[in-house]
Amino acid sequence: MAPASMAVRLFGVFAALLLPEFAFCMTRNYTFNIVQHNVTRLCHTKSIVSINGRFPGPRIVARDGDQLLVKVVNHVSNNVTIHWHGIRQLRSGWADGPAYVTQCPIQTNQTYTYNFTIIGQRGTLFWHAHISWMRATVYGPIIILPKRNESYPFRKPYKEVPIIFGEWWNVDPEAVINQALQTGGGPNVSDAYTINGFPGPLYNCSSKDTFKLKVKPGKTYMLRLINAAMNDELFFSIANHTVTIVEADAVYVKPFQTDVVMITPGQTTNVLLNAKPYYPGATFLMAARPYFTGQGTFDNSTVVGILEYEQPLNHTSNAKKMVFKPTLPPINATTLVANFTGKFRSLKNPNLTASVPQIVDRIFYFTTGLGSSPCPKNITCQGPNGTKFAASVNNVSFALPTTALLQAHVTKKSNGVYTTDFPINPPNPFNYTGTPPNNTLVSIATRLVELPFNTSVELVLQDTSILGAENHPLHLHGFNFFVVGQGFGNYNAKQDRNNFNLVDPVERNTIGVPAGGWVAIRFLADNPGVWFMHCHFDVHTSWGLRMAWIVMDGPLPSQKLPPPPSDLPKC
Ligand SMILES: *[C@@H]1O[C@H](CO)[C@@H](O)[C@H](O)[C@H]1NC(C)=O
Ligand SMILES: *[C@@H]1O[C@H](CO)[C@@H](O)[C@H](O)[C@H]1NC(C)=O
Ligand SMILES: *[C@@H]1O[C@H](CO)[C@@H](O)[C@H](O)[C@H]1NC(C)=O
Ligand SMILES: *[C@@H]1O[C@H](CO)[C@@H](O)[C@H](O)[C@H]1NC(C)=O
Ligand SMILES: *[C@@H]1O[C@H](CO)[C@@H](O)[C@H](O)[C@H]1NC(C)=O
Ligand SMILES: *[C@@H]1O[C@H](CO)[C@@H](O)[C@H](O)[C@H]1NC(C)=O
Ligand SMILES: *[C@@H]1O[C@H](CO)[C@@H](O)[C@H](O)[C@H]1NC(C)=O
Ligand SMILES: *[C@@H]1O[C@H](CO)[C@@H](O)[C@H](O)[C@H]1NC(C)=O
Ligand SMILES: *[C@@H]1O[C@H](CO)[C@@H](O)[C@H](O)[C@H]1NC(C)=O
Ligand SMILES: *[C@@H]1O[C@H](CO)[C@@H](O)[C@H](O)[C@H]1NC(C)=O
Ligand SMILES: *[C@@H]1O[C@H](CO)[C@@H](O)[C@H](O)[C@H]1NC(C)=O
Ligand SMILES: *[C@@H]1O[C@H](CO)[C@@H](O)[C@H](O)[C@H]1NC(C)=O
Ligand SMILES: [Cu+2]
Repeated sequence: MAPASMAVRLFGVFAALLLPEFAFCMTRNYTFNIVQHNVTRLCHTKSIVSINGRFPGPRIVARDGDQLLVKVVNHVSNNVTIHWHGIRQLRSGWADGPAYVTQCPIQTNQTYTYNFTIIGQRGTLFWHAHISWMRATVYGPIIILPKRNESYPFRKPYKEVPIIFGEWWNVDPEAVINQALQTGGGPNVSDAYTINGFPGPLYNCSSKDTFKLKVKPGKTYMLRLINAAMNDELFFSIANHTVTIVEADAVYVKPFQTDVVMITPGQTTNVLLNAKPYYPGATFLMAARPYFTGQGTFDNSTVVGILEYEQPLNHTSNAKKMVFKPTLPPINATTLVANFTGKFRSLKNPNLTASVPQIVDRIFYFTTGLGSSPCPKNITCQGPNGTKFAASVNNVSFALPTTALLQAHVTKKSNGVYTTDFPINPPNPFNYTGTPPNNTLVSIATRLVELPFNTSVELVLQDTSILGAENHPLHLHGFNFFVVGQGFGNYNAKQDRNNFNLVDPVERNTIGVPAGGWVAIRFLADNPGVWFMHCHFDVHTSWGLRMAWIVMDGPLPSQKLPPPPSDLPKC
């Protein structure tokens, strides 16, 4: 009796001590209650839609290999969906989240449990609402730690700190986009940028709402940067500090140092910050403001946070107070941005990274940019020359259906919902980066590309100068892609393909199409489902700069999308 019970007890002790250390997969349950919540910023109190009454929303923390079950309960009058931005969703496309693409919205009083497993990813991502402009207030970090038996390919930082950039409107963001879509004009720009929800001292009435990071001299911190802003790419810098970039979009990169980070909406970047020796009296500011080259108006303000050193015990505090400010590049520093973007290279580690397709099955060339659509007869439109603003991919301004594309696809009821004739090349070639054509009208349709399972894809995204050359952050759901080339002017396949980097291209889920230029990406279509691809400026997405890929099931059971979960919302 005794030895047996001893064994059981010992086993119990061992299980308690060792299981958390060596268990590879666990299920992590979260509940997201979508509720109204009052927030005061810039002297305006506003009832925002939030998760669990928190702004920014709660952190999801998991390890590579974990399963997540996030039960989302909608207590507000808006329709909502949640997207797990950058999570590959291998064979779990039902949990991806974009409204009317993979699911119908979660309506008032409805519940949906997102069920997915993190496979082969570690780093920083984020979650956000994926319907209309709800993500302006509904967003938060996803922190994916390596598996228990794996370490970082750099020295373990002393602490890890999410830094999430956002964009704040004093009014309801839904009213802003609804009005813009009705009049055809540009939406009102935001009133502030935020760091972890705080605008900082450069705005009216907000110096008490300043993010402060307190560090210990000599320690290394990992900042998990996330750009959750709605419509603006941001430059970020910390006075007197150089950071080392180690990861982008939850993939390790070859480390490099920089004084300034440019991060587009939809991108995430981990950087190491080495705290200096203590310098009496010094406070260092961190700041972010936009990179912008377009013709429209934009929020030209600056968010500031504070980096403060803990004073060592043996120091007395009579030093003169000094505040150091970072220098940010000019608003339109396109050359600097190209230089910075080109420095990202994948860290070669066969255990952690997929490899870039060396040969491709299908080649696509897509223009991305603005355009216009006709004004309805009964209103006066405020877009270009009395039309409505529009945006397109290969001149198709993508119309969302009133049912979800993924359901239509798996139930084979595409008729009247979508067609699979998305143009593989620009329908009317012109000098994309030169003088725009006279006719800039887009066509409005729900056209998709269908790909057999495991198709190897090359896609060149070309900016156009219609209504202003602009850097568009294109985001692909369901995949990481490899960035094999970029350049200015019009893409020239004959010359440019020879210069593709097929050795160590960076792997990510969001890439800026350079203003007045192009970027080439490759990915393997190994994930069955319907996958949205769109500009991560919400204003451009709303105008139609979006499309979707259908990836068919493969022949093996492990290559098929499982049937829909029973609680999947209906339209
Ligand atoms: C997580 O949720 C699942 C499904 O609702 C349930 O079976 C499981 O017991 C929960 N796990 C924990 C740790 O709460
Ligand atoms: C939010 O503020 C309004 C008044 O500004 C108040 O009527 C309402 O009860 C508040 N809501 C919550 C959830 O605190
Ligand atoms: C949601 O539930 C509340 C409380 O049960 C109820 O008062 C309300 O009418 C419901 N709303 C909708 C749209 O179903
Ligand atoms: C989550 O999805 C997996 C894979 O499809 C399935 O086996 C499992 O039963 C699901 N779990 C829940 C709680 O829905
Ligand atoms: C910060 O940088 C400024 C300008 O380069 C320099 O003058 C100053 O000495 C630096 N201060 C500290 C504390 O590093
Ligand atoms: C943006 O604001 C800065 C001042 O902070 C000003 O110098 C600059 O001219 C502005 N740029 C544009 C394009 O409005
Ligand atoms: C304070 O202590 C640290 C470590 O204990 C030491 O390196 C430093 O020189 C001391 N500074 C002063 C001003 O005594
Ligand atoms: C950036 O803007 C400045 C001032 O508006 C202008 O003089 C300069 O030519 C612009 N640079 C580029 C690269 O467009
Ligand atoms: C990129 O920037 C580095 C310094 O940060 C500079 O040495 C290099 O010449 C730049 N390259 C280009 C192409 O501008
Ligand atoms: C890859 O994983 C294997 C087995 O876990 C290990 O022995 C090897 O060192 C790893 N390689 C790298 C480059 O991390
Ligand atoms: C314009 O006409 C459309 C239908 O043709 C209608 O839905 C819309 O409400 C009208 N708008 C105004 C402002 O009258
Ligand atoms: C919510 O979504 C349903 C299903 O698509 C739709 O019928 C309804 O009009 C939407 N409600 C609102 C307030 O947008
Ligand atoms: Cu765009």
